[in-house]
Amino acid sequence: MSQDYRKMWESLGLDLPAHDALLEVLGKGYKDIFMAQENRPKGMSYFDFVISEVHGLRVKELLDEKAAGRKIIGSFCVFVPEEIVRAADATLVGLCTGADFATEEVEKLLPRNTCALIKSAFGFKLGKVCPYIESADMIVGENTCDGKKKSYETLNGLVKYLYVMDLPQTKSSQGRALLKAEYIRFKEEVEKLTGVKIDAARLKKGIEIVNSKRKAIHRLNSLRKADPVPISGLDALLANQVYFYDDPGRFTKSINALCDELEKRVQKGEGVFPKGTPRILLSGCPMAVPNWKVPWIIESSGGTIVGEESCVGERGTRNLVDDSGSTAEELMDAIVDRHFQIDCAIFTPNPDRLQHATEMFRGYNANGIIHYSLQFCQPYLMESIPVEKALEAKNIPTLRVETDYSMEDVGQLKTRVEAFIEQLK
Ligand code: BJ8
Repeated sequence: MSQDYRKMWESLGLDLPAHDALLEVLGKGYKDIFMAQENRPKGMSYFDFVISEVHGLRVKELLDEKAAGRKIIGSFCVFVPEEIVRAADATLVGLCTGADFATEEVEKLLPRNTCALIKSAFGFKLGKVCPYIESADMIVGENTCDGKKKSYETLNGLVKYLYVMDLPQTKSSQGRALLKAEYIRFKEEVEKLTGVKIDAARLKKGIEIVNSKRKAIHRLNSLRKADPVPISGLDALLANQVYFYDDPGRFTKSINALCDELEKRVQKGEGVFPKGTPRILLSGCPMAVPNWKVPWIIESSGGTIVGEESCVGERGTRNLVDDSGSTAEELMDAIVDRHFQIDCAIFTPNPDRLQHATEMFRGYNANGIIHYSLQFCQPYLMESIPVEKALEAKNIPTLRVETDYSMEDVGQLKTRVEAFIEQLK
């Protein structure tokens, strides 16, 4: 870390010894997993820097923004529309949900059989180790799966300002109407929080910022179609994770610079793994920082990940918002239309997701799909069985894994993944 941020963390009420311990584990995991990779693109040094400063410089920037009168909004889901937040000159950050922390404390408030992602959000709050949740002026929860929905009732008592957004469960006209009503209500809440009236010009600006970020990621994704692949799945996942934290303008520039380098690699036929390495599409639950276990297992077992059908991946970033509208209402409609296409497993039925996974499998020239669910995640676990059957009926080799954030099952998972990759060869 470039500076001593202890005073800043103290002012946010963090538990410094616990936070030191977290940073030490994170730093070691990063070194062992990311820095040990060979032939990484030079452009990844920016992302290494971001991660090394994820609780330092980035938090300081957010606090500087707050001092200048801007608001910080924290979120747990890609349904929270960043365009609206940006339109009010506020900043949206993804909240930490990718590691176990303070599990004993968490299990005093939540059932043990709650998914690791929800427990992690609580663990970071209860353990006082997340500078983002402590910096946020408002935290947005969303009524998606039952676990999140019910846990927000408890989270409400732990944070200053929790705003809960209702979400549809069906892709029907009533579902769209609900999403639209909820986005309008959210816009009004953001206006109240920031004191900014969001008009068409502001919405256009918000849309432009977020679309640019998405376009840069689309460019990165299209380069991953090459064989040999110019960037590892781990590094591409990292870029998708940083998407939720970084300053959007700087992020877009850094991804585009990385893509310039990757384009040259593709032209020269250079890659991070030899040509012909089995190509895996990951599909399932989102992988928040620092949840790198399954990708690390895959890429240290003779395979490479070429795409993520995930909210930290293409489910979260595909489709742009149409910015051609000229009134606030038209632009709000465009924001609703774009987000209504997100094929999260909380929707029933949810055929679009299977369709998207199949398209991605073909588009990224993948050889197999690994379906990843967190233990106790009912939506993705329930969906994983029909999805696996349907993919196999299309002759797409599929491996279904169910895991959590602990390292206890690494050996067993590695054996299964190695056998799957061997079969793909
Ligand atoms: S749009 S995937 S980010 S809800 S893993 S908490 S589903 S029990 S994260 Fe998600 Fe929004 Fe959907 Fe995407 Fe529940 Fe499952 Fe836990 Fe999950």
